[in-house]
Amino acid sequence: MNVRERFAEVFGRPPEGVWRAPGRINLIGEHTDYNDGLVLPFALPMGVSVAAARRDDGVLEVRSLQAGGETVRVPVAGGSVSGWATYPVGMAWVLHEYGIGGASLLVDSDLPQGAGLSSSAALLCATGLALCDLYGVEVERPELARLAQRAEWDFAGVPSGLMDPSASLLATAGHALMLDCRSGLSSRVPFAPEEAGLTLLAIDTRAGHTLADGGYARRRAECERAAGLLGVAALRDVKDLAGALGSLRDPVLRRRVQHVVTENHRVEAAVGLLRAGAAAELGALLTASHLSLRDQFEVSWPQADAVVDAATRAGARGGRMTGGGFGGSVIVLTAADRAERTRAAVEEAFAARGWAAPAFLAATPSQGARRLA
Ligand code: GAF
Repeated sequence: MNVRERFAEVFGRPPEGVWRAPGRINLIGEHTDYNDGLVLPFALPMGVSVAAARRDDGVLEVRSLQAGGETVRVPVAGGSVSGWATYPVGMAWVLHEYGIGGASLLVDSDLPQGAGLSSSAALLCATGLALCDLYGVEVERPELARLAQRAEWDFAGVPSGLMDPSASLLATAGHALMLDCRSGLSSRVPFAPEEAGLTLLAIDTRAGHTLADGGYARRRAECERAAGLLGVAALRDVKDLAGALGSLRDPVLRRRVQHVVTENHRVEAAVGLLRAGAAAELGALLTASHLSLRDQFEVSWPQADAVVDAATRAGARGGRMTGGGFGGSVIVLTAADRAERTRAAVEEAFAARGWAAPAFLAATPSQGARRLA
């Protein structure tokens, strides 16, 4: 039974429509978004669907096919909730001042949770699109991405950047999205690995990921502290890396600055290679990004390091953790004819350490958020 049919069963009437927003993989540009920097994500085929219909009593009722449990009901003007429902309720609260009213929402997802593939942003964006469409509220997508970010900050308490909702709302099939997180301007960069004889493997390491446990917020605070000491608005503005490193006494802050500044350069290099039709050369940049996230930004985890190590030994072009870190997923770029060997090497590395087998996901650059029906 699909989400439309389940909606009718749960709420006793048909939905007015179904909206879908995808998860994302960030190709490169990690922990740069909240430093006003550059990111290069693409949308996954997997995502979150929301079947929805208006209510005329100012009540928002939400239910999830995956989370189970009861229907959550709150006034759309704001109510107290916890867990997954924080996201749709937070999005409705933010949109309330734009004129949306009550609604019934049924949420269905085929994105693995906790895999660092941005299931929360997908839920925020699918909800936001549904509510705007239902109430005829016109919000440009870059603005909707900022509203989703606000909902996550204010309701879920996670000080995330602009990348995830932007990827979900603005990405297009066959492309990565180059986003300048200071100006908010974005452009499409062709990225179709299979056409270049390449395979991009996405690997859920099954090491759970959450941004809410403090590590992410601490990194963000360290970056802000470093920018303050360097007298710049954001680490994006550091032009003389050697000079900046020389002037910072705290070794932790030096490492954070080293990562952010070099990662922005890696994004620019990656975009240049993709525009030149040299996707295979991305591999070295991916691995350099991973080493920087492991050693300078210190957000990698043992399973991610093992994937990159096993894959590169098996002859892959390169790989890196993707997303916020502390668990989640890894991407590996390999020649298509080495993909099977690479995959086997990763599986063997996990088995040898007694870890749960990793899951391999389809990582085809796909269409962004849209109305399905
Ligand atoms: C998480 C955040 F939500 C993003 O905004 C971004 O900071 C990312 O971690 C790290 O690049 O996905």
